[in-house]
Amino acid sequence: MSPPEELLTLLKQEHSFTIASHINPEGDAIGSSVALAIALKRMGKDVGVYIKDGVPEMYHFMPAVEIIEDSLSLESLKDRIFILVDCNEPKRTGIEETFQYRLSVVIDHHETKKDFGDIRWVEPEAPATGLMIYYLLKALGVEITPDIATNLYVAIAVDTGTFRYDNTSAEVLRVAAELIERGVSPGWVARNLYESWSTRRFNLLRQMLNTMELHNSGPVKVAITVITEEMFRQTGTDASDTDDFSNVARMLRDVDVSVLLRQDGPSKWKASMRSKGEFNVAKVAKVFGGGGHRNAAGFIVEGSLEEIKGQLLKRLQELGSN
Ligand SMILES: [Mn+2]
Repeated sequence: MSPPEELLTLLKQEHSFTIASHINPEGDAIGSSVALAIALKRMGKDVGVYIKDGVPEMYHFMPAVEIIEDSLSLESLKDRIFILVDCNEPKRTGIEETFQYRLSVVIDHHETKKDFGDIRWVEPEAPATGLMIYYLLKALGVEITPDIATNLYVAIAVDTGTFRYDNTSAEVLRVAAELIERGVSPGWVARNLYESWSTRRFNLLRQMLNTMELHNSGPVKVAITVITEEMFRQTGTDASDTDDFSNVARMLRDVDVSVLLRQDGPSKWKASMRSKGEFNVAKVAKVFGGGGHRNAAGFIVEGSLEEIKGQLLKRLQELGSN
């Protein structure tokens, strides 16, 4: 996996950059953006990072995340290089308007095909955008400082289920090992990621678990869980507290696909699907206008909860029986 030559040239020659990543950011979006920003700063560049939803509480421990801003002047972009990280179209960052930029770059590992970007570096096989940023920084000759290393490690850890999913390759572990040599403390990262929950967040998980339905009579065994806006109100939480919740039902032996339906408006739902092994949930997401990877995909849909559950189960079983 090596970055395109024209990307290296651009990053060396240009001076002003705005990095942006997707709404509802997780470890890969945050870690990749921040690691790239620190590196560009060390190269003497002017860099900003925009993530519309800011940094969720659970990621506040990551070094240098203060650089992330939740507001953006579109006007200022016209003289800057606009770099999309861990997503491939401006809409995913929450920018709805058209805007001008000097040049645009996409660095992403999502397989959904979009044509945005003057320079596109998309590696659907890459387990995390963080791994791509690692190779990019290596190619640029930037020193991997402890802060950069920790951001890249969190990015890679989160997208591989902390080295448990099928995308955990020898290469991933080799890079992780090097990042540990560069100053990452894996135990400290794991405590911050997995053993530092707020009671509010834990209460939301308890409520979600109570909604779980197991559909295990068809060819594909599906677990569906639901989070409503009412649950957010009752527990004092919001969407940023649901990171990784879609994975919870994967722990059941008799589940091939875990689905979380999260309410995002009176009749609007965000579906997050997680699968084990070969089952490709990205194909199902596409049917509903969404996207993602083989084992992690999602879409947004309007309708009643029961309708959506019914349609989704039907599609999952259809795909499972071919
Ligand atoms: Mn990612």
